[in-house]
Amino acid sequence: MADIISLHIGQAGIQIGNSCWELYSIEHGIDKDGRRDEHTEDDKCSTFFSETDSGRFSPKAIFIDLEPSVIDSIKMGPMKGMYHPDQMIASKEDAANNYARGYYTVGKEVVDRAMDTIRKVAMKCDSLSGFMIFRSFGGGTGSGFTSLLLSKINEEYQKASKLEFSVYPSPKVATSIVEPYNSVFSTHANLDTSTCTFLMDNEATFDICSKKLGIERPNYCNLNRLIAQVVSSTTTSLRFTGSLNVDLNEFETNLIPFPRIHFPLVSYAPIVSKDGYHNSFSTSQITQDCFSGEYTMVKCDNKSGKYMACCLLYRGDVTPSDVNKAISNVKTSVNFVDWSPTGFKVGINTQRPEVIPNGDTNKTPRAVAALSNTTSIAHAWSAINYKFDLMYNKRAFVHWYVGEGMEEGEFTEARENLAALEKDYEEISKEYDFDQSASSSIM
Ligand SMILES: Nc1nc2c(ncn2[C@@H]2O[C@H](COP(=O)(O)OP(=O)(O)OP(=O)(O)O)[C@@H](O)[C@H]2O)c(=O)[nH]1
Ligand SMILES: [Mg+2]
Repeated sequence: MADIISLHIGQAGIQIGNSCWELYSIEHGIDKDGRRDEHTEDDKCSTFFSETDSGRFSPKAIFIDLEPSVIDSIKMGPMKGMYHPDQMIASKEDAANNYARGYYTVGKEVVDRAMDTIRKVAMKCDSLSGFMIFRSFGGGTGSGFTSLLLSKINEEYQKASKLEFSVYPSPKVATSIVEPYNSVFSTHANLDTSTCTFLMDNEATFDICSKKLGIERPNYCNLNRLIAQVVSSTTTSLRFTGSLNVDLNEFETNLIPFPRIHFPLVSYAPIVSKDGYHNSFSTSQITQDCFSGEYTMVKCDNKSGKYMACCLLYRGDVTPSDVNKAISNVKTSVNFVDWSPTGFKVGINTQRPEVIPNGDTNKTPRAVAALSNTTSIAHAWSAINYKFDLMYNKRAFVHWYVGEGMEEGEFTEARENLAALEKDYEEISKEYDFDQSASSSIM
């Protein structure tokens, strides 16, 4: 049986992580103290949970922050009985929104302890297939410390997948001015360390919560529970057996045509409020919704880009023939690059979606997560690069980074790498030209 270790880093990573484990445990019939309902069908929960000698189930998850308050609140929260205390690492002072503090100074003191814990958890695994990393690109810990940790993980666990769910700065609302700097540095490092990264911006998630769920002022808890639904659907096939299952390596192989082009867009449907009527959502409807742009976790125009690959992960009451019909309906509206003509990879799992008691959403008989590798995501990079340039042209805030051990050359190096990434996406969108194909390869 494969094992996956989840790493929850910094405030966003930890709080989203907590929501994911809240939902996973309901899906697997595990209560808040780690005791499992005897009647639960046999599933692959040991991919994500480890069983102790006393028969309790505990997440294969490590929570890390450079300051204690977020971890303390998890330790006092309703899920406290489930987590292993040795797998919750908190230090004394945070990275103060500064990538360089997370990477060079404050983070350096914690990274060895984090690696020791990862080794201990990994040693108990039968066959470690990958890490799932949750963090923000904009926070100092989420950006700098995660980059440092991933560089170490990559040295020791080269073959394992590194799959990320990362909060990406929203186009309009920012919680800190220097988020564009942190995000550019994060992406620069991520290009070498992550095999696949799903970005989520809070503005897109916020809009879904307010428009589709009718929540007037969504807070982090509302956003995180929605994100947890999406993560849960993406990972269903890893946690439950099924007829048309797609495992981690399989979906990476199908989604990532080039190592750097590893940022698929995620959409999820249906999203139905507590008092919404759910039976009207047919397989065809939910599939179409995923391509409408209204259910996508990153603000970008998903219609303007070209698709390289798409994984449709269905769960619940869905038949292959319904899926075939649904795909032939959307095919006409999805524009694929001409070198990837077939495009769709499908997973079906009979496990229907669960909901949190007293949460924001209603139970639905079926759901789909669409993971689309499309060039539309390039807009997210150009928006951040533009903001980076505005500040960096004046060398604004640069002294904070240099003061924590960063060299100014790293700003140019990271920014050039991001410019190259934008160019890569441009190349991909170009029509295939037989005369030039011999000389132009993307990577
Ligand atoms: N969706 C979501 N986003 C969050 C949450 N907490 C923070 N964020 C976002 O994450 C970014 C800030 O990063 P944090 O994760 O708070 O920072 P950190 O990693 O703890 O780093 P430092 O506190 O700077 O050391 C901002 O874009 C926030 O909007 C959360 O619980 N859920
Ligand atoms: Mg923090």
